[in-house]
Amino acid sequence: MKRSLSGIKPTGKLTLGNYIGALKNFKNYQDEYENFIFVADLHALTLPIDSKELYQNTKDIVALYLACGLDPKKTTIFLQSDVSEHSELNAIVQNYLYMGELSRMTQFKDISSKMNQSSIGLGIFAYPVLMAADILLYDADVVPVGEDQKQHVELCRDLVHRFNARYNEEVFKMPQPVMAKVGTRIMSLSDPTKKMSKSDPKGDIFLLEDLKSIEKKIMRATTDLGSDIYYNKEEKPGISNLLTIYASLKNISIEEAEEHFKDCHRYGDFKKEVASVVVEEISKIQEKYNEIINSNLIDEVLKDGAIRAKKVAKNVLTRVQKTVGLYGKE
Ligand code: AQP
Repeated sequence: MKRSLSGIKPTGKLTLGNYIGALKNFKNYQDEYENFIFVADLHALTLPIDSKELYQNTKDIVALYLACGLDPKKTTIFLQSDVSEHSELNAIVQNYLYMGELSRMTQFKDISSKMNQSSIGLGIFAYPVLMAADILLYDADVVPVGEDQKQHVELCRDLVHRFNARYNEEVFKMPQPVMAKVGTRIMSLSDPTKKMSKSDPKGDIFLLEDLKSIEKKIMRATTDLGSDIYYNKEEKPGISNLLTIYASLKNISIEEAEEHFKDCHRYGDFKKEVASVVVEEISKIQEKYNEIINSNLIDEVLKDGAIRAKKVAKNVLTRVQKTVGLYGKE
């Protein structure tokens, strides 16, 4: 069975973008692949974060993984920081990626352009190195991601080429990024030219938000000139974003969503229908989350997940250590 690996970093409250671009698909992969899903808590430290907030975000993500349908029998759910092999492999693979290529990563350029140049942490610069270690440590065949993370998986693929060529054998498995058919980049509701992002929550819908507030946000979402409902990101970024959200949650194509709304010429009616679909989906998730968040399930799942993940990670790390010539790694 092929293996799939993905994760989310606990930098904030999970958004509808995280759900549509990542979480919703994680569940779909668990029948098709041997599924490894983690919380990228070490990655969350790459930008300043309050320790209590990080702790709560981490717990919430695990509860949301379960609430969104990840089955711990089928999916290994774990914390990145519980498997020390991530950091150990990171120390090796960092020598096979170059500063030039890391500085060209879009995410790094976006984040660093908003920061004081003299206080950009090494962690944010080296983010794709740790992400490559995360992926390679599990011999992942596929890596489900939203559009913004695809570039990092491509860089990981470059690393695999370079590393395997250097040692003249297939030490690392070549991972493939996979994206949902619809909704790889959900935009902010207040500014549909910007990505919905948990660390920049303007115009976000949160998975744990009050349902009335979600409805209000959708009804007030920035829309475009005219009154027709069709998909065109340049002419109608707001409407296109809402159509994408609708199509993804209804599991239909954008064309099917356009067809559904072809006789609707009032944005208010359109938004009402989108809001009802979003609220219905999120209310189901919240119901399950509330059952899970104060139970022992989270700790049990993480304990078992760490054991299962470590078993795979240890084998791969040993293989790599031997390849590069670290003494005594038999
Ligand atoms: N708006 C989005 N639309 C579709 N997919 C999205 N993802 C994030 N935002 C959207 C996908 O969710 C997963 C979470 O990845 P991450 O937590 O490692 O970080 P990210 O990609 O940087 O997500 P955020 O929410 O924007 O986090 P911050 O604000 O901390 O940087 C990924 O698969 C991502 O593509």
